[in-house]
Amino acid sequence: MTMRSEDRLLVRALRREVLPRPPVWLMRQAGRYLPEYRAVRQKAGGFLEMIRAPEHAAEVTLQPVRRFGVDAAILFSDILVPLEAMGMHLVFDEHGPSFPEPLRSRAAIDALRDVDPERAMGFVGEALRRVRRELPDETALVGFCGAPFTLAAYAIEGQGAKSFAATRAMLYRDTSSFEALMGKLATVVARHLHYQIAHGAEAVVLFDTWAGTLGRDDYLRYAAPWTRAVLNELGGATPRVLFVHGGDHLLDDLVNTGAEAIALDWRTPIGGAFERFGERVALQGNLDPAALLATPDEVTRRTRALLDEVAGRPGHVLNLGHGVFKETDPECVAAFVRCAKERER
Ligand code: 1CP
Repeated sequence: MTMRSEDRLLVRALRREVLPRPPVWLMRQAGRYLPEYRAVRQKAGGFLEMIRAPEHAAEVTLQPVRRFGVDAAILFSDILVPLEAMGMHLVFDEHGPSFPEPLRSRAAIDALRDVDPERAMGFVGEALRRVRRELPDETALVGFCGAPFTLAAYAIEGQGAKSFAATRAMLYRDTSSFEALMGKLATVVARHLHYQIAHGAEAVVLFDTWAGTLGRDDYLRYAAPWTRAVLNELGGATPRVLFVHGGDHLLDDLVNTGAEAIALDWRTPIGGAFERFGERVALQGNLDPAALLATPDEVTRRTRALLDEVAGRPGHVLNLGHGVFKETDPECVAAFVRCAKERER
């Protein structure tokens, strides 16, 4: 008997059902801290090569499920892949991902292609299909995409940045070009998420990593409308999770977007967030990923304290407040996962 999607622990937690224990998974759970990941990366020849080959993408997606028994697998890909499909040249080297020719003109924005996910990113659908086939019945499959603002920021800067000066200059001084870009991105993002849902994603995460660099007024003016457009376009049939790095000052606005769940950055006190928003949304998080650099005993102590703070309220998904560091000892991830599982007794 195959379990129905809505019976899997993660999906139930995102629906805020009362559960025997919280589900647990980790952002960037497939990655360089795992020796088996490094082996596949070497065999594939690189990071982008791994993403584009469904057998490799599926394999590294499954690795943390096998090793730790996490309750969800998140597709191994990257938020920058759809920008490449729209026509931007993406490179990945020892400094990480970048676009050597960032978007700086209206002409470049107008030249971005509309994307048919099946034709331009068919490897994503194929990888999802393979993962679902191999996944334990009780494990949920999670899809994701970058939110329009974060994708726009990467496209305009060409890489991750601190001040996002080029992005800020465009949104203030050439607002109509910025809005044209955001409109195109919102269409592609919604389509890409629909495509992942059609291929087995049972929950989706919208990563708006860089929106936390905006103050509230700018967030509401320059980012939230397109996030809301994407979420509306998806409807609530598949639970939608929204993550913003450094988004504590935006929490009310994030809850108001209509997402089923908010993934909290590690700096937000989770007990207080449950007090304020626990009746409206599920909350994911939010151990500091740096805490996994401590000993397994210390990880256990901190994770138990976090779970005590949440006090078994419905709607909690145990996770980190950002991605796993590559320096992390897998034993510390194992200790983290065990803390969720030991609550069932
Ligand atoms: O082998 C390597 O060196 C690759 C490191 C790596 C990995 C494992 C990158 C490069 N991307 C990923 C996978 C990834 N990225 C996933 C897969 C699923 C998972 O296990 O969680 C996801 C969901 C992402 C999403 C992503 N990529 C975000 C949003 C979430 C976040 O962490 O804030 C962002 C901002 C990126 C861009 C990116 N990709 C990779 C790096 C090093 C970066 C950050 C670059 C920068 O900010 O300059």
